[in-house]
Order: sequence, then C-alpha cells, then structure tokens
Amino acid sequence: MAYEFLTSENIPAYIASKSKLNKIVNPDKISNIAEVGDGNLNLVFIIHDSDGGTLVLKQALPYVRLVGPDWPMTPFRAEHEAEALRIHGELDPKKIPVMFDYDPDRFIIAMENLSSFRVWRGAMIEGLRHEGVAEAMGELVAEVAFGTSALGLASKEQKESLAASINPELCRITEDLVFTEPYHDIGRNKVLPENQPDADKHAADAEMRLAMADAKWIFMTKAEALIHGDLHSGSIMVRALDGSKEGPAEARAFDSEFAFYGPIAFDIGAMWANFTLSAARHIALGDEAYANWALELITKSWNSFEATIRAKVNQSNQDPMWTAEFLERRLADWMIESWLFAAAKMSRRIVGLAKVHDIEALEPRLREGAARGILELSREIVRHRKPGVTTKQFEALALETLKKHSTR
Ligand code: SR1
Ligand code: MG
Repeated sequence: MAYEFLTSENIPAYIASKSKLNKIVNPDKISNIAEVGDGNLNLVFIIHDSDGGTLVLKQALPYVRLVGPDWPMTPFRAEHEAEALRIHGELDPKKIPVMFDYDPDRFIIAMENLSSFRVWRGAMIEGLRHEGVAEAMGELVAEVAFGTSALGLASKEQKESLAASINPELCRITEDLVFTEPYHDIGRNKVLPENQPDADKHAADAEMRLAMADAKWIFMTKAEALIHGDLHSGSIMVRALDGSKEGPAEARAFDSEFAFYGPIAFDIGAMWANFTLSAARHIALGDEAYANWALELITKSWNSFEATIRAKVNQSNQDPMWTAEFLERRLADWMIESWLFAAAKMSRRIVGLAKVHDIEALEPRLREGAARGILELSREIVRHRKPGVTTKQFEALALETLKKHSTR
C-alpha cells in the first residue's frame, strides 16, 4: 500500500494542510521536530513551534518497525488505535491522551504531547515510585470493561461496537508471540546461552503448554470488552503531581493499536507481568524493597479494578440479570484468568521476540537469574491458579521464586 511517510521535511506542510492541527502548532513557526518512536511498530514525531504550541504525530508503517519491511503489517491498525482512544477517552478522559485528529489516508493520529510525562517502564527501571498509577490503571480497565461490554451497553450497541473492533492482524501478533512461539519456536526466540536449558525446559513443560493453549483460546474467543490489548508498563505514561521525579502521580494509557473485543483479564495480566518483570530486575540488582513495591502494584491494581467495577455494576440497571451475585462469579473468573495471562505475558518477554529493557539492560550474569526466575515463576503461577487465589498469594509466590533463582 503506497502512502507518504512522515518526515521532518514534510511535517510542516502536513500540519499546514490540517485545519485541526494548524491551530495547535503554527506551521510557519515550527522550532523543533523530533522522531521519538521507540516502540516496535510506528513512527512518532514530537513537534514544537516557537509560540509554545506542540503536538504528537504518530504514523502506522505498513510493516513491523522492529523487524523491517520483511514483516508487512496492516497500517489500518491506526484506525483501531484512534477508535480505542476515542472510546476509552470518553469513558475515562483523565487517563487517555487527547486525540486531535485521525487521518485515514496516511494512517496518522495527531494527539497531545505528553512530554511532561515519561514512560512508566523507564521510571521503574530507574527505581522510581509513582504512586497511584496502578490504582488509576485498575480503574481505567474497570471503566472500559463496564462501558464497552454488555454490562454497560445495550445489546445492539455492544454488538455493533464489537463488530467494528475486529483487529485480526494485531491479534495474530499476540496469538503468535505471546501464546505460541515461546512453545513452538519459528526462529524468533532468543535467550542467553546460559538460559537455553531454561527456555527448553519451559517450552517442554506439558502443564504450561496446555495452560497456554487455554490462555490462547480465551484470548481468541472471549469477546468481553474493547480492551487495550497491550497494557504493559511501556504503554503507560506517568507524571508526579508535584513535578518531582516520583511520588503521587497521574497516568495516561496510550498505544492502543492492539485494541479489540477480548478478555478483560488480558489487560490486568499484562500489567501484572510487567510489575513482575520490574521486580525481577530489582531483585537482580539487590533492591528487594523496590521489588516488593513493584509486586504490591498487583494488589493495588486489582483492588481498584474490583472496587470500580463493583460500583459501576451496582449502580447500573442496564440488565436485571447482571446482579451482584453474577458479578462475583465474573470477578472470580477474571482473577484466575489474570494469573494465566500474567504467566503468558511475563515468559514471552524472556524467550520470544520483543523483549523488555527491565531484563535486557541487566548485565548477563544478573540477567541469567532474572530470566530463569521469570520462567520458573510463570510455571508456578500456572500451577497455583485455582478458584479463590488472591493477589497477595501471587505477590508472595513471585518474591519467593525470583529470589530463589537470582544469580546476584
Ligand atoms: C511485533 S510487535 C511486538 C510486540 O510489541 C507490542 O508492544 C506487543 O506487545 C507486541 O507483541
Ligand atoms: Mg506498543
């Protein structure tokens, strides 16, 4: 598919041509254009003018940036991202970046510049504590779970929204990279030589393989709500309320191109996996206090998710069948599924394509134990998941297992 890619040279003319954008940034006074895309898929530019106007342009390339043109990828994913930004932004405006415009011809989203925020993963890598973010994201997941599912939408609306959100190419990435390839390598997996026996043991574990088949099945069939679809700590921006480096903070979830009608617990499990990866990093570095803090985010995110969705359902009269007792059953399912998806999402970051800096930036001697700990932990989580499990049990299991395998 031929369309013009954004460059520093053509961006001024692009902004000039868009009435919604040339009021935000003066195309004749542009003072800086920087390409800052550090994700796996897209081009991202931050543009400033000399009057203080600023915005971000994000363009979907027709291939996976991480790999290059050899892996073509539909740019129509930008439409799903724009739609999710719009819908999620209406449901919980304080936690989603403001979108100014979507260009369907060149697959460009124009949105607010969040430069005063930073990516949460980077802050956690540095050992900074942004308080209240896990709770905020738990609330966001609950608002979206209620507001886009049959819990909060009328039957026809829910079906129309579901039909419009079919996102097969991006779902396929998750199906392959998260659920299948760690167990059936097609040549994209990679670990340190010292971790190869761990990766082999992990891939051969019959219980894990079956659990991942369950997880993949749930992912592919349980069309509950318009989930974010990739809610790791690199998809969350944070900013301390008082302008300092850490402390009580606000947050925005971005990069929702993987959004589709999927299992609500997938977003929760994604967050938990990334809190756990951060804990593994800090145990490797000898900072158990930070590891504990990171793991406690699991309970914090769940508690706020649970409280928010309980309140939404209790106040709603959308459907007389959605009783408090019914909601308890859903919460019990979501808890176990969150364990399952967390296990899937943490181990894929160790063996598969698209790794995380929390682990990769560790020197090999320390990375070895952190990687082994995550693989062992993901199988422990799979084995321990059963009705009635709690987030505190998850946290304790994580701390114990990660410490046991540390090579510090
Ligand atoms: C090819 S895209 C690789 C990964 O990046 C995204 O953040 C998703 O997690 C995806 O699996
Ligand atoms: Mg992303």
